[in-house]
Amino acid sequence: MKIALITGISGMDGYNLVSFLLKKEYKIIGIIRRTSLFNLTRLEKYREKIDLVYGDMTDTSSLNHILSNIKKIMKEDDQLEIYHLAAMSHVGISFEMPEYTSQVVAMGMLNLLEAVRNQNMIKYTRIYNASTSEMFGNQQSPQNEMTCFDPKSPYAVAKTFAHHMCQVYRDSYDMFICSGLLFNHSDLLRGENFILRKIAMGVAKYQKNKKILKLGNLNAKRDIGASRDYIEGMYLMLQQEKPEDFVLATGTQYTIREFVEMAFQVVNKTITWKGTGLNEVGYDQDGNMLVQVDKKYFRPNEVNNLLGDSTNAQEKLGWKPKTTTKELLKEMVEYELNNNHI
Ligand code: NAP
Ligand code: F7E
Repeated sequence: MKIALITGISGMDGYNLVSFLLKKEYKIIGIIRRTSLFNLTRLEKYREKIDLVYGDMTDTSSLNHILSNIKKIMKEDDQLEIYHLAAMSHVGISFEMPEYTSQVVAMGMLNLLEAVRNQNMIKYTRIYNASTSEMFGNQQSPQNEMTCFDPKSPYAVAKTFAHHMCQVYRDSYDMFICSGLLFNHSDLLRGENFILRKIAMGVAKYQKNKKILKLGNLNAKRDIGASRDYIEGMYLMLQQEKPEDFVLATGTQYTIREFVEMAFQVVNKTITWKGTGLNEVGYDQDGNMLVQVDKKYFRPNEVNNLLGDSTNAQEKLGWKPKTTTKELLKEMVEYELNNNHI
């Protein structure tokens, strides 16, 4: 039996991973946090097919307890794959909550590694660590596995700590750990305060209520793929003979301004930009104002230019993104237009 333990199961990638691993007949156990209201909107569809246990990355006792319970149900040839996705994953918010972000992201990874060691589960356990392109900061593009790290936010610093700690545990204790250096990815159920979802919802809000979309830095360039494609890459990393770290990316990039243009194109609106900096405004072909810049969405420090080179993953894992950024964004905009939640 293959067992998957997923931290961050209630998040965007967690949901897509559940969908993927159920088709492969994994027994799935997911860690959720105690919240005053159940926070399982994404997982509703799969609720009866998975086991959920309470825990928190900052609470080592819960991690030890969960692993020790898993150990009890495992038979001799069973394999455990841990997909560690839990994080305070918003870069902007990490500037407002640097300590908490570090506790969850940096120490959380270490807590998990230590729990696997303490429970003597190393031999039959494989771990996926969710590293990120944010760790590359403003290094020259395209970025690949050889690119140096240059973290620019508390989130990126914490992820860099976790990444290095995984390498240390892999080398020191012969643990099977792969870190996926994943570039930005999104889907219909992306958190609403991440850029593509915010833009997709912005188009629908304008169409339905004439609400103007307010954004921060329009000049940043991002390489954004579909979550479902990147999930497959995570799985493939853990099926390799030897553990290794891989970049997953589309190899295409757009500015935030271009994402906005692409998204409004889905409803046949062509944007023209006027003004600069905080005064830049986007108008449609009829002169209606659709987009404004708001300084509250700027970050104290920015990563300007992310573009990934996933050649290594393509050659060794046979992984390739199946969805282009344009296709993804069109799907996202159409979803928002056809749903009644706006
Ligand atoms: P997400 O939607 O923000 O989900 C984060 C998950 O982590 C949620 O299930 C959240 O639970 C859980 N979590 C947060 N703090 C926790 C804690 N203290 N203990 C236990 N669980 C906790 O993130 P995502 O987009 O799916 O990303 C998955 C992982 O990949 C993250 O580690 C992220 O940093 C990394 N990553 C993401 C991208 C991307 O573009 N999406 C790219 C590179 C790397 P609640 O639902 O209770 O909040
Ligand atoms: O911002 C700019 C913003 O918050 C993208 C996370 O999943 O990917 C994600 O991090 C860009 C930035 O994602 C707004 O300044 C402009 O340049 O969607 P985002 P992110 O920071 O790239 C990496 C790989 C991760 O690991 C993270 O977990 O868009 N931007 N205006 C804006 N961003 C937001 N959120 N909101 C705005 O209004």
